[in-house]
Amino acid sequence: MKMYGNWRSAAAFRVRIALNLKGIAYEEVFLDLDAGDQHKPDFLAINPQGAVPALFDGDGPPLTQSLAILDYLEETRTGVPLLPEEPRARARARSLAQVVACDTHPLYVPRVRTFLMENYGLPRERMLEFLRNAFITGLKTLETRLSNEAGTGRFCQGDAVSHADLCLISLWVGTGIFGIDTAAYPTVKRISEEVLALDAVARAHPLRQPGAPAS
Ligand SMILES: N[C@@H](CCC(=O)N[C@@H](CS)C(=O)NCC(=O)O)C(=O)O
Repeated sequence: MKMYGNWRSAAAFRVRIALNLKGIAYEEVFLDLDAGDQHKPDFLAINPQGAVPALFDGDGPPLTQSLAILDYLEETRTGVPLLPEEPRARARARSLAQVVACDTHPLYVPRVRTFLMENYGLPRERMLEFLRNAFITGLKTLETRLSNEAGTGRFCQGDAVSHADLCLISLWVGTGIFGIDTAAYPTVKRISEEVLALDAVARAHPLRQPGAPAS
């Protein structure tokens, strides 16, 4: 498969992990989101939203939206399952995943950060306050749920990795990139460390991708 991504992209990170867990070989074309590669006509012809990831499985059209891609991989490939079988557990794994992918991550993507600074004249530090608030709101929700709900195990849902962990880890790694204090989220930290120890995740880690800074 061929994926358009970026070293820092949380959404591309989720998909790289899923591809690794499913044992699928892929090549990644790295867009420079800071330089605006996502707005160039060639890429807009691939994804009119101007966002990564975009994944080609054979001929086009490409698959976009990381959660839809995870579902597609689950439905079409064997390998490590990405969701539990039992419907309630499955719904909970998806719910935790969506706290990150639908309600947290969209608030701090480059297009939102740029819009706030360029259209509302927000100084960079105020924009970063907005970003930190998005992270903190998501992390608090996850910590409260993961530390109180019976479904939590070694991973977010039981003892097997799922969509929830792929999303959780994409947020957790972002706390390092954006310098978010994580002391108040011990359960999120414990599970993140479990997830980071998986080879499929280590190989997909943003800092191991081309274009990433050394640390
Ligand atoms: N909901 C989408 C988010 C896609 C997205 O916004 N990707 C970011 C990188 S993580 C991007 O390409 N942003 C470009 C921009 O905001 O200009 C998904 O889960 O795939």
